[in-house]
Amino acid sequence: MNTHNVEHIIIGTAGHIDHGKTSLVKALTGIDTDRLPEEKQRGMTIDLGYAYLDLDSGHRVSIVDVPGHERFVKNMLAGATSINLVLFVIAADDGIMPQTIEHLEIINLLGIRHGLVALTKKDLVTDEWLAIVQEDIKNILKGTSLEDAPIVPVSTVTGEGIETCKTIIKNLIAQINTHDDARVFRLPIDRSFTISGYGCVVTGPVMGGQISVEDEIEILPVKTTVRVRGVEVTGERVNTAFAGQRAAINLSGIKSTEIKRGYELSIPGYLQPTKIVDASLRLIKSAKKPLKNRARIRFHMNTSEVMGRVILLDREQLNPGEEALCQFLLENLITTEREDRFIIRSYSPSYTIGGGKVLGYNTTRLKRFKEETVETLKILDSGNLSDIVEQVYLNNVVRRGERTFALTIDDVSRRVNIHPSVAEKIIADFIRKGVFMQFSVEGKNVIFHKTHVLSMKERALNELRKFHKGNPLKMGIDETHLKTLMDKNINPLLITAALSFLRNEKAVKVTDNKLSLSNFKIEVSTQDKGIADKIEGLFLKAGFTPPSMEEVYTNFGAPGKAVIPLLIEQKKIIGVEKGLCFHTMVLDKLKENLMEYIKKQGPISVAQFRDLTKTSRKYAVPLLEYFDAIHFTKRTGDVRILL
Ligand SMILES: Nc1nc2c(ncn2[C@@H]2O[C@H](COP(=O)(O)OP(=O)(O)OP(=O)(O)O)[C@@H](O)[C@H]2O)c(=O)[nH]1
Ligand SMILES: [Mg+2]
Repeated sequence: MNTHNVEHIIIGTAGHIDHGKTSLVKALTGIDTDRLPEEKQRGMTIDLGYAYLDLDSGHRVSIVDVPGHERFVKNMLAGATSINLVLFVIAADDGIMPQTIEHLEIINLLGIRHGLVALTKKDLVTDEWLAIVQEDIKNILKGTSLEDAPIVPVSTVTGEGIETCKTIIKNLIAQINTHDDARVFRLPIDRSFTISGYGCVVTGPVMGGQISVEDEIEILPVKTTVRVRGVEVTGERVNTAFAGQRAAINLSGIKSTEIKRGYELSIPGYLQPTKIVDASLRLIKSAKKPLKNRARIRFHMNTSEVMGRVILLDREQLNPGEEALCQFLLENLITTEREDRFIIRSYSPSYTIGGGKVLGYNTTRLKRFKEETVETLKILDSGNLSDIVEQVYLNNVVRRGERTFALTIDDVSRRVNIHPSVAEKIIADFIRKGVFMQFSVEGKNVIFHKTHVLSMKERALNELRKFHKGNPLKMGIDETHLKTLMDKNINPLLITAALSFLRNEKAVKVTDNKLSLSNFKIEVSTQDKGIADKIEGLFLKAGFTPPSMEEVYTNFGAPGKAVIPLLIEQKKIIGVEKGLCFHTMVLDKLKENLMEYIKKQGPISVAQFRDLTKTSRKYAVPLLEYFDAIHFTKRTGDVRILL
């Protein structure tokens, strides 16, 4: 049973080599985090170490101890990204050293705002010296995320300051709210090992959502689905681990050797591995030279490190202290979410040069120096969830491939990296405000941004006006035909939505499946009307032996040809088969006679029908087939019955 109330906080150390990070963690927790034989032998930390601190409030917090050696900054980074409270360690005797500065820059770039400076080895210096170092520290903290961090002189030898540290940690924790429900479960892996009797165990910080025993999860970027057999948080078995906790997860269906540091866990299908990352990047002030477009760099994100190149989107080079929008082209797959923090280091020799924030998932390379791209990325950079969701909808106009698509809540959740419930709420809000419009199309609930619906509506109205002008004697246009007249690259569901909006607005009407402007009327000239009447009379008189279309065309010429569709639309004549029409009244009368005949005499054969209508086979067969087609009669063997 979990007897502790586990905080959703991860504490991490930082600071120059040998300044007393591991000793401080031990003094606070009683746990020695240097677990590797090589670490014991060399008296230094090489890789991440793990401990937990029990506070007198009854809360238990995870601690990650990082190495200070400049060669292991890479390992330090694997731990640092998940930290929300830092113990920044500076030895009073040594004062500020190179990795003091580098680690501080990393903390600042990662945006870690909560922390304290532990001024260690107080026992080795005089009070005057201590005061001088304290001044130095205040100076380097200025303008960084740790500007207001308290500085606590401590000694792990005498124990001085250790209790003060604990009290400050407790107070800081009270100010932090890390329980991030807005995100889906995700855990970057920092260790993978085997425990006999259990099998594969991985550890790492839960970055969002929660994970429970029996959950199905996916390992990325390899995309293997596995099941959670057990969960531990700070050394105790639990059923669920939450965002902001470090967890050990026992996985079934995979060997620990198949998993590396840098892999991640998430719910199946949520994260897509990518080699392209859109980001905002800041070069640190102390960077030795500007960063050029296409420079090769080391990209550190969560627990992974990959090589890649930086593409600066709006400039040729980034100067120290400046910030810009960029795209990273990486050499290996990584998994990212919007708002992920990253650090970049120079390729060789490697030192920290900058860092920033992931702006979103993308699989395509962006064109440089394009205002539109920069504007979109700026919205993503703002971090305003509503604006970002709106952006997703604004981009949802173009047809992708041949598939008709509608944005689902899950799509939005994946693109914006927010929990589906959060996406749903934001979308509902936009619908309520009338910014998004909701339609039911082909049984699907589809939502579009109002600006798109309105502009599509204008385009449809234009096409309809054009159509009426070119076809004054036609009642309207087929919806599918209209769609092909509009832009082929437009999402067809959007056009359907715009048309249904027009129908609701009563700006268009549908008559016999033909769409027309609601104020459109067929206007026939007296001359055309005269011809139409004549032709109609001809069909009425001809009865069951009507003239063929060719005959009509030869007798009446082009005006005759023009009024035939009008007669058909007005239902004066009906097309029975291609080129063969009958007058509607003739057909109606025939239907009556046929009904009476079958009722009295039973099923009717073609020969009997021919006699009934006193016509030839040439007309009798198409007529019978027409009656079958309109489900008036039905053929059984050689005869027809009523349906
Ligand atoms: N006198 C004195 N010695 C200390 C104090 N804290 C640490 N030390 C000593 O300083 C040395 C380095 O301490 P560590 O805790 O291993 O330093 P670290 O920062 O973890 O070093 P890396 O992990 O390698 O970066 C050890 O020999 C400690 O005993 C202190 O407060 N006073
Ligand atoms: Mg150490």
